[in-house]
Amino acid sequence: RTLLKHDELLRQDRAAHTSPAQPESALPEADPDLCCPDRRIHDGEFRAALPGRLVRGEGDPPSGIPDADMAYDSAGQVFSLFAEEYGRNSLDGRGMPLIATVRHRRGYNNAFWNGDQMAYGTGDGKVFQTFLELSVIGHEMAHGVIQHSGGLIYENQSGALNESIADVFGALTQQRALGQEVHQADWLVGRGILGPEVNGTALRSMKAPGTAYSDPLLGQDPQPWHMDHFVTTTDDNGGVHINSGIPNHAFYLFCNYLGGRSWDLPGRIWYQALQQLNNPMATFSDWADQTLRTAAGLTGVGSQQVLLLRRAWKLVGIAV
Ligand code: ASN
Ligand code: ZN
Repeated sequence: RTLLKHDELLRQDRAAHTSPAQPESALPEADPDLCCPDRRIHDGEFRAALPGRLVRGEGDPPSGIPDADMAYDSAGQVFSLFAEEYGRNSLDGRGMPLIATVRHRRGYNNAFWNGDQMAYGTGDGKVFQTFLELSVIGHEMAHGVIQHSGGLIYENQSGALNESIADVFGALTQQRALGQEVHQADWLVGRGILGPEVNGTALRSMKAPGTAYSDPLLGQDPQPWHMDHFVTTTDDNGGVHINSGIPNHAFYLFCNYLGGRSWDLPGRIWYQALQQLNNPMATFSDWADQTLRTAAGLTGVGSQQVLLLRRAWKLVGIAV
């Protein structure tokens, strides 16, 4: 039983991920205007309307609304990751404003990218206590980057890749902001966001998929880390938040083999592979191939790094 079975969440989910993809197969040229984020944080005032009331624009002093100020600071961290590490100007590569709404609806147990902006519930205080957490914010904003990088259709394997790549950039955002090398990082997505009535530490674990929570209400974290345990289901758009555990773990293993900083070579490979993929219906195996091609382009065919990446994909059951 996952939280995402709820009809409303699935509806939100479809709305969030079906906006038309804008192909962008070639690497975008370095944007001479690449400079600074244009953040626009709104208060949803616990209502459903988006975007709500603007409470903090770019350069404004803190709003005094903790969720809004967290969304503002975190959006800055995400912008900085893509800009400074990968040369990307905002989510669309063309400097689009970073629009977010906090306090979306009352007791709302989710966060999402709706194709144009981020929205964050407060949680109901029981199952979830917040969604303003850096890896979650990085995840939601990465959905915007994926959408503007050719897209990955949000069902079955391509959907699980969409989810996984969002988790990867969420983790990179957090590790970079904390200055953590791969062996210091917890590799959790959404640590601390679960509420007091749930037994768990996070929403997902990239290091140990399937172990983030174990709870009567939420059930056991359903994520596999190996293709032998790939879940075939029609729930959750074909298990997009479940099977993402497999490519998540491959990324983790690769980083773990390399050591150092995840946002350096591993992040650069994942980012460039996403730009070069040009296949919104990609399977896990297509994606693994693309990451290897990109890695070979960056480090040389037959490099130690390519060897370790191939080993990581093999370990999760994807033959490459
Ligand atoms: N938080 C979820 C996500 O970004 C939203 C959803 O699935 N409705 O994947
Ligand atoms: Zn997502």
